[in-house]
Amino acid sequence: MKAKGYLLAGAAVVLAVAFLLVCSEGKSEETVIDFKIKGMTCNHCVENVTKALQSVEGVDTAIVYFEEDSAVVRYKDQKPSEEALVKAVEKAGYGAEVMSEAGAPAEND
Ligand SMILES: [Cu+2]
Repeated sequence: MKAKGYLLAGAAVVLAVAFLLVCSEGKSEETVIDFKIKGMTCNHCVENVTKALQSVEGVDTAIVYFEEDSAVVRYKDQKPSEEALVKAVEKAGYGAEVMSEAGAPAEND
């Protein structure tokens, strides 16, 4: 039966595409920087901080968590300057601190 053959071919294509999608996702070298954000009091603040972070060169996406007073910045090729990110947030009227991977404030002397 020809129809069965087409069906099998179709299933193979679907599997191949799904496989490629999974692979490309694993390959993308997206990395994150975590921040502690200070001074946010409402969702408008969240928007301000998000925009400030996203305005910095190299930032792919910025997600701000109001309840945790934190933000996660994702970047791809070139790591954005942490100093530039902190300054952007401060310029918007809030405080920002880079967190270490363990979630504790990064040491700075
Ligand atoms: Cu606000």
